[in-house]
Amino acid sequence: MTSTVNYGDRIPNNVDLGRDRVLQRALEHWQPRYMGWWYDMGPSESRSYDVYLRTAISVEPEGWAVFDYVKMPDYRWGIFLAPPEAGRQINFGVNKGRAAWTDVPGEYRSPLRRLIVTQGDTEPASVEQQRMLGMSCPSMYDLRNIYQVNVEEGRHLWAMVYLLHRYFGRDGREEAEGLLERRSGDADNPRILGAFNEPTPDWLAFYMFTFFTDRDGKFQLASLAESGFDPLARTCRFMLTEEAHHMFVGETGVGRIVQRTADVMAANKIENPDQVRDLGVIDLPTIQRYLNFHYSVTLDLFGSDVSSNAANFFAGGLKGRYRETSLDDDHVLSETTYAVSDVVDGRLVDRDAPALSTLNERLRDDYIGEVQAGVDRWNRHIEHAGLPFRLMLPHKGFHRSIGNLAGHHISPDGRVLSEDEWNARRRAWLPSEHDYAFVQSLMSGRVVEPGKFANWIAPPRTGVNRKPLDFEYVRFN
Ligand code: BYC
Repeated sequence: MTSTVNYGDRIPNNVDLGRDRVLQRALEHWQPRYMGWWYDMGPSESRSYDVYLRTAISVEPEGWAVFDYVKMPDYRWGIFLAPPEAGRQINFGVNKGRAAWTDVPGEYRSPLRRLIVTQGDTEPASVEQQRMLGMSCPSMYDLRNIYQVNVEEGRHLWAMVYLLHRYFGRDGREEAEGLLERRSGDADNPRILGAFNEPTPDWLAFYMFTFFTDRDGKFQLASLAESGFDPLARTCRFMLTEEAHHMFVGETGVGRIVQRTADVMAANKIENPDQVRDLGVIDLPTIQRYLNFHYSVTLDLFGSDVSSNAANFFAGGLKGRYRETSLDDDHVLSETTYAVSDVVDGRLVDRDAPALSTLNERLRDDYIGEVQAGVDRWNRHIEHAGLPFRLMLPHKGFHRSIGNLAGHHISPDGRVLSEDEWNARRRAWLPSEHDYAFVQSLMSGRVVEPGKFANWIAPPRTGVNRKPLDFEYVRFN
């Protein structure tokens, strides 16, 4: 294993792929199918564009990326694992203290495969969800960023496919095919997890998705980076370095929309959403409704509050907690408890449950802490403009489909309502067809003159890789 990536091979890698001819051939067989999927389901009409992209050249924390113009189909998708840690052990669960596995332990083959397939399935799903957005981009800078996100999601798919091919034999190869066959939102063959079958119809949805849903990616990858199955841990460690940029795109994207709206409201001394819309910017209540939607569907991605799967993943040493190794406890969790919420007699109550079976809830709570900090940063733009409005995270029971709170009608402020009461307020809480139509009416064409930005979004503070904002980030040829 080297830290520098071998670009001489047809499939760039730092896993000495050339030494294992059978594996190399299997992956080379998968590669054209992947390209077929990219042409069908990747960013629409983008084949011939030269895009100013970063490409990994090393897996070291510093200096791994080079920036240059690349046609996306020529992007060097490949296999990069973070360097191995000498003497690494399994750090949690019943196998704690044993040497980390370099091969799949027989008794955990099936749950490990399931974790890898579930992770892998999200990556192409997000590309499918975003494929039309290039046609309505607010600037060349933003267009380049979505393409960067898309090629890296493609690479994350490669990361999971490598594990499936390398460690799971024929089953793994079949799963790798399945990853190219399912389709986001397809009634017959959908993606595995709920949020990845929801449409991403416009750029506000895209930024919300990369802020909220890509951050689930961060927390899940961080938990898998603790895995006792060392190849999974090392792959996820490198994926995390790419994930940071996706969340940056989301946080700054929403932040720039909020900033633009707040500035227009302050300059024109208006607060009425209809008047705000008349000026061609997105009113704050609509932004709040998008937030409510993306936050709640993303909370579902953490799985059931009480889950025997989660307990088994942890006890087996397959999936840890967020920052497992820096937590100060026994890392076995057989004696401790954790609070989960339930609805009892029409009221929300907390109860303690065994810590081992509530690991999904714990990860969800870790995640909530981090998203709250981002929402606070968005609110600063509104505060600076001197406006009283504040964006808020709804209660974690709001609009949930998975776990203890699914099936209950909980308001954003955490009250348990009847179904009728909840439905009567739905349009105030979640985006309506009318909201989507309005947002999309602002995005009817793309803005691609270098340095120009759509009216509904503020420019970013700096360009990509210290280039100016009017740099030609995409050449359309
Ligand atoms: N929708 O005990 P349960 C990312 C299923 S995002 C539909 O509740 P468990 C990215 C579950 O699969 C990160 N189904 O949950 C972001 C199970 O089905 P089976 C993706 C759901 O198993 C942006 C059943 O319900 N990575 O990387 O403890 C762009 C009962 O399961 C949902 C991972 O998720 C749902 N929301 O945990 C690009 C990590 N939730 O198997 C990329 C790997 C649950 O009984 N996955 N179900 O048929 C996992 O760790 C776990 O599978 C989950 C669920 C946390 C997802």
